[in-house]
Amino acid sequence: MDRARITIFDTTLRDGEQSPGCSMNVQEKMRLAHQLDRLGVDVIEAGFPIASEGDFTAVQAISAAVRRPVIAGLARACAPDIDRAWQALKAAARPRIHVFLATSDIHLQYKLKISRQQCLEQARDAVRHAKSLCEDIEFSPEDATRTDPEFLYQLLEAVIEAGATTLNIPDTVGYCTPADFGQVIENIHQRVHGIEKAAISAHCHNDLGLAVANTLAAIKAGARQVECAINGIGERAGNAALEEIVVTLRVRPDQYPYETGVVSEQLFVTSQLLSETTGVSVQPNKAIIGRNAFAHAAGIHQDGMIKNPLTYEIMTPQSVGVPDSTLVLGKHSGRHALSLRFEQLGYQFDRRELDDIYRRFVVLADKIKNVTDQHLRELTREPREAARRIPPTHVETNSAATAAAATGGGHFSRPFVAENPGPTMSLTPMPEHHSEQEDYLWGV
Ligand SMILES: [Mn+2]
Repeated sequence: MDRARITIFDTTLRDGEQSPGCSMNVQEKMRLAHQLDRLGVDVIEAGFPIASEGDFTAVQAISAAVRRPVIAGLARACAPDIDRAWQALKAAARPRIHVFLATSDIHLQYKLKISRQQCLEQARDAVRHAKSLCEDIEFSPEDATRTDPEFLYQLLEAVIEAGATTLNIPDTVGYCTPADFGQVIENIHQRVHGIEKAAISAHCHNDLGLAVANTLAAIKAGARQVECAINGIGERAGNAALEEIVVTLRVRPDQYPYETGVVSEQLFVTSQLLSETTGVSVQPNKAIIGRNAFAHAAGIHQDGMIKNPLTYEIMTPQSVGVPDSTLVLGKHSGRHALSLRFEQLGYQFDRRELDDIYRRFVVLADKIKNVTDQHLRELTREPREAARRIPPTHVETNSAATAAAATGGGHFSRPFVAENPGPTMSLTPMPEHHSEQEDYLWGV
């Protein structure tokens, strides 16, 4: 088996940290860096050392402490930036200086106010200088996808000659589609002289929601490094999400016969650590690591999942480190899902008991969004009494409780015992004999 190896370059601590609300202090970055090491990424971009004292210190501390991966530091294409980056990186076991310079006419004209010729010379001189300090040099032509292609090839040839070992192609503004971006990479692969001396890298932004798709297109076109961030954090709409790229390669080797060094079982815990650290949570329906990514709420889905998870799951939750598939118990759940959850809680019912408890469960589920384990335990106590104790107006909207329910952790602080005897079975619309078939109706 000879599958090409894809280098996973994680920029959670640099591009990711630049996103609103995601800034981290030195200790927080260190903790994340250790987790990224456990996750098995190849390169950790630890920061932009000249940007602040904090960034410098974080890159320095990570360089000293995290020894397996390559540690990269970002620098603009000028000596003070490069020297500062090297100061922070030089203690690393495997340091990399990442130099960038904008190359599109719009950036040259309005931002940098330099000519193409000046741009080319500056890039070459900067890479030469960096190379005099460090063997491993990455160069990024910022806004590459809006750069005149002929000029881009010329500039890439110049920086390869100056010693760049990785050429990163950023879709800085997130404008490309997969076909576009794949073509950009393909052309570089074909047209740039000396390209075999360097690895091609992709750096995609998610402004059109295409960052991962563009990254995958780049891999197919010959990119062997991808830049990405946990939870897809990054400037504006973010970077390509590391977990989505890695798991796509895992789940679809028929389409993408490539390997990474990522230990996918560490994805969920890494995502959680980042969310806890920044206080920025991921959307519930986020692929791979979102709260609902493995939650099956429809009855027909739940029934299929119990019989064989392959009916609705293309990967196991365990493979990405999610503790277990979550069958969210709500009014669309069937009896099969309910009895399984009860079994997990240590209860077993015969058919009649289950029918009875299921009817009361549906009454409850009609009132509250997610039924937690504690609710279920209440339901088992004094069957008829329990039904009366459910307050008719109780509507569960607390998001923490909802999250706890979705992850199966039944943290429900408020008891739902009400003083007034609420409606009982008399309100339930359920027929006396609840046939097996009805389990399926909920999910259709
Ligand atoms: Mn970026």
